Amino acid sequence: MSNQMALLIIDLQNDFCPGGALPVAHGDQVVEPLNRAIHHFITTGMPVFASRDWHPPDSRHFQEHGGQWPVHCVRDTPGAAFHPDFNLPAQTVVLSKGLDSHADGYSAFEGQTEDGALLVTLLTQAGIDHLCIGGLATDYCVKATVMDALSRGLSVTVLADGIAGVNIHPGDGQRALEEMSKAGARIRDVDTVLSNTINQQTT
Ligand code: VGL
Repeated sequence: MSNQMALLIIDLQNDFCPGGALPVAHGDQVVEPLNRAIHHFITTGMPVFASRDWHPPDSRHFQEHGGQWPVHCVRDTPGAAFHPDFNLPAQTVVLSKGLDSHADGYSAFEGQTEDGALLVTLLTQAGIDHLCIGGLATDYCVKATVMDALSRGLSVTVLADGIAGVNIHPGDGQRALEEMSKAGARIRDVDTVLSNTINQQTT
């Protein structure tokens, strides 16, 4: 089997949404379009993957241990849980990343399932050569994942209304989107992707 498309949603977790430890402005507004995408992918038989930041409390990714970020998405805490309105179906493959205290875990390609399977292995086994990617945050984990996917030869569509940026510096999200586009990613709204997707094929 080849020419298969899959949906990959990055880090739609409480800590990246308003009220969380590392909030992305309007991060919760991506939930509704991404839920529509999930519904469509599942009902047309296409796989859905979701990554999550899943750090140990002593992660070097955190400012208090020498890193860049406030403490967020510590494994098994409410902040690390997926947003409560995010409708992940039972068959979703969840990839946890940043598990090691030395790992930033920006890219979902660094993640693994509970059984230790890597994303690239699962994609290869299922003949998936095109990822539609949305989630949080545009300028970090979405960008790192998109760049990894492109460098592995996969086609990538970034869901423009399904992403939001941290924007530590104003415009970071927009610049990240331009970088992804220059590297070969297509940028499309969820509705455009859904209307172009019939029986597992895209145009
Ligand atoms: C992320 C900053 C720090 C992300 C994770 O999910 O994009 N951003 N850790």
